[in-house]
Amino acid sequence: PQKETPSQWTKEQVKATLPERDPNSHKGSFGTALLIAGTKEMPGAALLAGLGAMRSGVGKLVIATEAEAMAMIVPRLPEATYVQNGMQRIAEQLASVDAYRAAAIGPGTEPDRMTEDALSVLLESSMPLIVDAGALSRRTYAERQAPVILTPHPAEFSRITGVAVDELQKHRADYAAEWAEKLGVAIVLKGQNTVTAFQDGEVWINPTGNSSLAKGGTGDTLAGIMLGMLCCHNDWKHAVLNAVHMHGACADEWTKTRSPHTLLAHELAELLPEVWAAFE
Ligand code: B4P
Ligand code: MG
Repeated sequence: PQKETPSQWTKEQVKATLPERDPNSHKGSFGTALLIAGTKEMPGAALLAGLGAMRSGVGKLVIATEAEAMAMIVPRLPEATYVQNGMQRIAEQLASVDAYRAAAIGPGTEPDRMTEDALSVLLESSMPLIVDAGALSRRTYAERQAPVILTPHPAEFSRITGVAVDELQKHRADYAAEWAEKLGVAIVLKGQNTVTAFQDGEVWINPTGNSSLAKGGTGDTLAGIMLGMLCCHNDWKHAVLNAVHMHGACADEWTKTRSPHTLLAHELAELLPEVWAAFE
């Protein structure tokens, strides 16, 4: 049966829930985020997510990626540190995942055995975890203390659920809510008016964003912004909702003066400082 249309997560709610940066804070106050992303064929995804995270309130960022990807990212993001061949090292439990405030896995990675093994290791930890792109497989999630946040686009959501994209798109909020409860995770179903469904039944619609986001790399940027937001918010739900809202608001800032055909994903991270300030 068709349910009620969920409410929008508005600009006023973002303003009321964004954290202030404590004058006494130091980088440790905001924690270290772990980003597992990128392969030598898809290094850009790790860079885009890394830029999103470091622009979004994090204290420190560690990027676990392949050696070849590191060489490309370092010149454009010297602020991060790295675990070389980190996905493999985490999958084989050779690199610890204990010291992080939050993690994201999947941008620019293959949906293969190594990704699945690394995800299993992360799920054993007690930190909030964003699961995107290559890490979005058809699987179940054991109960854990900290949240798991899946960020599929409709094609990925179809892969997870086995439901056809056309059908999912007709009842986006209903399917997101159903699967959030079924899997015991939060589901951020991307696309025009992104739906965020929490496992307790709470569902929100995002009012920002536009067709300039329909371009490769913008999802990677969102995963990074969300990772950073998880580190600086007290309430993880607010971090997820504010990340989606702010990412769309950057695209709306772009189209104030520029064609939606022309946005590059890394430019979202360049717009974010001014867009964020407008909410403060
Ligand atoms: P992938 O190759 O997996 O795409 P990706 O690497 O995940 O791209 P990226 O991370 O940059 O973007 P994402 O979508 O995550 O794509 C595989 C296949 O899936 C492709 O063939 C593609 O056509 C298909 N697919 C993707 N979206 C689909 C859809 N809606 N319906 C049917 N097939 C689809 O993140 C994109 C970001 O931009 C999100 O934040 C999203 O909300 C936003 N966005 C995109 N279009 C928007 C719009 N029109 N309005 C507002 N926001 C929009
Ligand atoms: Mg994506």
